[in-house]
Amino acid sequence: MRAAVLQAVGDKHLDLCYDIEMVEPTSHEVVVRITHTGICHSDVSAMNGTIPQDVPCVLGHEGAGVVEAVGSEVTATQPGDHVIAVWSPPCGQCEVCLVHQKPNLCSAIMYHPDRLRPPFSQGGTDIAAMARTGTFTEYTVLYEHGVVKIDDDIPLDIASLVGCGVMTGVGAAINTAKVQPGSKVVVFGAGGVGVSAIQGARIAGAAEIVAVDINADKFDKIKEFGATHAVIPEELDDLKSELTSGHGFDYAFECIGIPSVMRTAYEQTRRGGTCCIVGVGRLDEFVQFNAFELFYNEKKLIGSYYGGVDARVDFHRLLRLWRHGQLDLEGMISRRLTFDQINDGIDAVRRGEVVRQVVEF
Ligand code: PAD
Ligand code: ZN
Repeated sequence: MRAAVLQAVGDKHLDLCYDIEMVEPTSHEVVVRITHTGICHSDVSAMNGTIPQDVPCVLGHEGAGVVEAVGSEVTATQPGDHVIAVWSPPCGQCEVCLVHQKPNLCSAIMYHPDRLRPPFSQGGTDIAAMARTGTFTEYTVLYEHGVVKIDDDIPLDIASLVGCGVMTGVGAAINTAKVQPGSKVVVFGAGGVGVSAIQGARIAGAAEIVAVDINADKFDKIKEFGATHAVIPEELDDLKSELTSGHGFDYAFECIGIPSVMRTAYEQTRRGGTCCIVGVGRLDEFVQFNAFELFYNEKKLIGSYYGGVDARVDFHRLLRLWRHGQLDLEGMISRRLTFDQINDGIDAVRRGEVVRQVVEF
């Protein structure tokens, strides 16, 4: 089958392979025919070493498709079901899921022995799957908790986006930061995740939503998703003065993954406000805070992992918002690509040109 493989960290392009094989599913696994996958910046970050990644590896973690086969003990899904892949699925039974009530942080399935074996191979060489998901492929094998069944009438292209970028951004606003009605919000980075944070803030009832991006060509488009203002970084201080009397924003979301922007997001947050870090930076890069300001400003500095998702609940919530016209998913698809165009898509992400691109198999 076809799959896009990262052969070595640092490679600029993926190896488009046509002879990839998949392991047999265990009794608790599900084979999914991937029909659509989004390209997330995290895929590019796995390529350049920002996100640690075993290689060779089938990238992609934002996908949807149709269940092809299920293991003998799988009960929640059956062949023919339309599903979204979940790159960090909850087991639903552990202390993290039940006591901490943080199903997005459950690692029981992520590190389940079934999922630790490489799901793909090529000519006898094992091939890993990004986030144990691997959606840049025609078929993948997922643990049963790693799929969420959706209604058959939901188009699978927009469903794929819910699997990562949309859930992450909307969830950061409504689950993690819990944006309040009438608040003032700034979002750094208007890619798929940032645009979703903008939409999440709009859904939560924010009064002002400022998008900050280096790519001004995107600004008209970004406003269609609910940003009330869009500026380049150099213009932000003036706008902050105008909109907040210089106090800063109630909520700031960093949706890029750059330490200096994380620091700026903290500075743009008002005293007592919430600075939410969504972007993923490198393990060896650091953000500095002086030992006085953390107490003095009483800002809440919070990370958001997968938008605080409980995939079993939140994917359906987002799709209901979409059904009723409150979450624009179609508009987020900047380009549709074939398998052979995946590397063009990766280059477009690097240039910051797109909101989201969907690869159709
Ligand atoms: P993207 O590449 O589609 O969008 C990034 C945007 O940032 C682009 O519009 C760029 O033009 C813009 N940008 C770049 N540099 C700057 C700068 N210095 N100042 C202002 N704007 C800038 O990325 P994405 O939306 O797919 O992902 C964004 C981040 O979110 C990325 O770090 C990704 O790894 C991370 C992510 N986190 C989670 C999570 O669970 N927290 C999930 C998915 C993605
Ligand atoms: Zn992602």
